[in-house]
Order: sequence, then structure tokens, then C-alpha cells
Amino acid sequence: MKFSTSEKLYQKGLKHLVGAVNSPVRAFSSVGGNPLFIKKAKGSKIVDVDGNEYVDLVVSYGPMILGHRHKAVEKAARKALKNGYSFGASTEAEIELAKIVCDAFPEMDKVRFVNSGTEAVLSGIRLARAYTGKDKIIKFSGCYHGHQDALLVAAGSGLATLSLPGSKGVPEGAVKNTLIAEYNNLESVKKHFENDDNIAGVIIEPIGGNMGVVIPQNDFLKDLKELVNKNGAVLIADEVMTGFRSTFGGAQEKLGVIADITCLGKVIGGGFPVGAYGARNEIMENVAPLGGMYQAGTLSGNPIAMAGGISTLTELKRQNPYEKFDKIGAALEAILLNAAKKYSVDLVVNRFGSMMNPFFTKSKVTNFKEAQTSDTQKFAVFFWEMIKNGVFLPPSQFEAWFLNSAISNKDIKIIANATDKAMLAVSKM
Ligand code: KE4
Repeated sequence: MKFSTSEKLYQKGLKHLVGAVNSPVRAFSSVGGNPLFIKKAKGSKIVDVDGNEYVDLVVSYGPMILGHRHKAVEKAARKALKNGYSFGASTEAEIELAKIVCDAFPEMDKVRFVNSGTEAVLSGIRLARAYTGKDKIIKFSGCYHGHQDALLVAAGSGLATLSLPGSKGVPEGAVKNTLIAEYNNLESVKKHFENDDNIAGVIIEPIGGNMGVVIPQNDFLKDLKELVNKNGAVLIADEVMTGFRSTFGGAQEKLGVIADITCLGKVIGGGFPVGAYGARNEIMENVAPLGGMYQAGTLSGNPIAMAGGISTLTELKRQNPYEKFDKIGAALEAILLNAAKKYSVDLVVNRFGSMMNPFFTKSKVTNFKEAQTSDTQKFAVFFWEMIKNGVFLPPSQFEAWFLNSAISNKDIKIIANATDKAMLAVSKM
């Protein structure tokens, strides 16, 4: 495989783009080497600018759940384009997507569309404060909720990838109302409530996806919801990654725990920029223009993005691919574990439906501390061997892999072959 065109574009990109990327995790910092540049994608495949084709397990970090350029989505977006791109006024499409989303999240009476997951969470946090009249927010170390000041502490995803404790430029005052707890550790939440009656909400990824995949153990989520509500606070489910990913609706419903406020993104735009936050009426009625909590956006509810979301969710509901995702996910899990065993490599695989990833450690991984016992050097070697054998992975130990409904049996064979070669390379380190 040659990467010379990516290399040329990388050098050229350095002039006007920071690190030649528009999002840090794309910089390949933790796996070494320089980022690949992508030319196109279709179905389960993605092709870089050197013409190398890969089975895509990134799928834009979640949105391309139907695979790339699904015909139903492409048709809907092209049709919407003919009517205009943006009006700064309401359209019927927003009502249509709002109904699909609220029907999928029974506890959600109303939703507000924004343009990214960060914006969805930013607004959800502000809504929790507006509804409760309190200030503090508890987040879990290793969870990532976008790049708003208040939550850029002890975060996962790109911060974990770059081993950053937080972000420069975030003043002390911006995080003074942010409290940290440990995922799967109810006591670490309880102690905050025992010492503080000014807590508006607790925000959680119902399935952790930004420290790698971390799954709530036993009744952690159920006990958390009870604890939070008993203390006059709200539970905010950040389902930007998990929404529609492993069931048609939220992970919270599959796990049997219903949050007070839900934040969404990724899949609900089908690759177009859409975020959303929603809740029952008594909470959402605090949002302007009905209530005093202000939030706005020039491109919120953009008609092309709405068409992308409507067609993606409509097709996703028609396909109902979740059993297929479970089967493929289980097969990939076995491929990884069997290869690790064959070459005596310490490996743990965490999976929730169609999101999963391996950790190069022998420890169970139920929180961020345990996730950080992974050998990121081994991951780096594994990553590049997978690339060289035709599989495109997120370039970080602390990211989830995502399945899409275009994946074929042939693709699984490619992944199996690549995994064998990559695990052998790791075993020789
Ligand atoms: P965006 O602002 O990137 O659309 O969403 C932020 C966000 C919020 N909540 C969760 C649970 C998320 O996973 C994300 C974003 N996820 C990362 C991948 N781990 C996006 C990829 C990137 O940062 O480039």
C-alpha cells in the first residue's frame, strides 16, 4: 500500500489547517504516522486518496450506520437541495424528523434540533440548570460530551488519545461547577450529593464509547437514576453516540433506564450536521420561546440535514438491522479473541450491539482507569497492520468501532484476515 498522496496533502494541509485536520482525533497522534486523506466511500467501503480501499469500521464515528451513500438518503438529500439550502424559518421536514425522534424515545415529548453533539449537550446541561434552578453537574471520568468548557475535564475521546487532563483556555471558573465521578461506581456519585445540594444534574453516556466501549455493570444505571432524582436532580443521557446505534431509540430504553433529558447527534443526521436535545413537556417548556432558557442556531433544522435524518431513520427502521449487528458484532469479537489467544496477546473486547473495541490489557475494563491499563503501543502496531490489510479503524485505543448495515460476509473475511496478521505483528513486539 502506498500513502504518498495522503502524505502530500498532509504537508499541504499543515499550511492553513491546524495539524492538517479539523478534529484532533483524525490526526493519528496516538498511533504515529500521518493522517490518511479520504477521497470517497460507498456502502461498507472507504477509499483514500491513494486509491487504497478499506472496510470502514469508523463510519464517521457513528453516523453512517446504513453504510456510505445509501440510495434512500442520497435521493432525499438531492430532492431537498432542489427546494433551497437554508431559510432561517421553519419547514415541514423539522416536524417530520421531530416526530420520528420523539416516537423512538417515549419519554421525549419535545425535541430541539441543533448542529452537533456538542451543541446538544451544551443545551441539555443548560436546560438541567434552568429546570432545577441549581448549578453543578456531575460527569464521569472517561466520558466525552463534546468540547464545551464545562465538560472538558477528565474527558475521553481525543483528550484521552492525546493524554490531555483537560483543555488549555478553559478558565477555572468554567469548571468550578463540574464534579467528577467514576463510571460504574455509585458511591463516587453519592458522596457528591452528600456534600452538595446545588447539583442540577448528572450526565452520562449510557454506554461509554469514548474511553473505548465501557458497559454499565449490574444495576448501576437504574440505581444512578434513583439516586439522582431522589436528590432533586435530573439524569442527562448523552446518546449522541448510542442513539439509534444498538436499538431503534436509545441505549437507555434497551437498558431499562429512562433519563430526564436526552442528547442526540451522529446517526440522527445520517452524516449531515444534526444534534438534538429533548425531554418531557414540563422540562422542555423551559426552553425559549416558551420559557426563559435561551438557545438558538442559524442552521438549526437545516432542510438538507433534516432530509438526511428523516431518510436515514426511516430506512434504519425499515431495515431493523439490530439482530444482524449483534451477529456480526459477536463474530468480530470472536475473531479478535481467537487471534489474541492464537498469538498469546493479552486482549479484552467490550461490545454493545454494533459498537465495540479491543483493549490490549488483561484487566476487565469497566471504567476509565481500567481502560488506561491498555497498551497503546500495541494498539498502534495493531492499527497500522489493520490499515495495511484493508481495514479502517479509529486511530485511537479510546474510540469505539462501529458497524454498518452494508457490511458483507466478504468484509468479515477481510477483517478476519487482517486481524490475524495484525495480532501476529503485536505478538512480535
Ligand atoms: P460532536 O460535537 O463531535 O458532533 O459530538 C460530541 C459528542 C458528544 N457526546 C458523545 C457521547 C460523543 O461521542 C461525541 C463525539 N464523539 C467523537 C468520537 N468519540 C467525535 C469524533 C471527533 O471528535 O472527531
